[in-house]
Amino acid sequence: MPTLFEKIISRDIPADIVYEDEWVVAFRDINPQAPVHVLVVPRKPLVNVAEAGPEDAELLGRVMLAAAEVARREGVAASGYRLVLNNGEGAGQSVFHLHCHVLGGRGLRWPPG
Ligand code: DGP
Repeated sequence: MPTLFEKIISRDIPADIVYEDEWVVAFRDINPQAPVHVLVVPRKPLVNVAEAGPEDAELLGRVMLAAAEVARREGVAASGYRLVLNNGEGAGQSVFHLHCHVLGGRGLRWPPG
């Protein structure tokens, strides 16, 4: 069964897409935790980083590069932003299709809690 994010990628479910390329689709989170909150999702439905293998090395790099491009386009590159990959239920992962959160536009505390 396709993941929720596969259905967004295939346009079966609507989303506010802000960037896409050969590797990824990036869209606004439905429940934003910051003024800028975008999810960068690889077209390949990898579950999470723990499930990635050496064959996914380029894909993981492309997700990071796309996240930086999204941050530039969203105007938060200069002020700073946070990239988050929740890995597993215990870490807060709720959609089991790898995604990188791009969060910015407000102060972000560390540690995140
Ligand atoms: P995570 O908890 O790391 O697995 O993040 C999943 C995120 O996905 C969460 O912040 C909310 C977002 N999300 C869930 N369903 C939808 C949806 O249908 N559309 C969009 N745009 N985002 C969604």
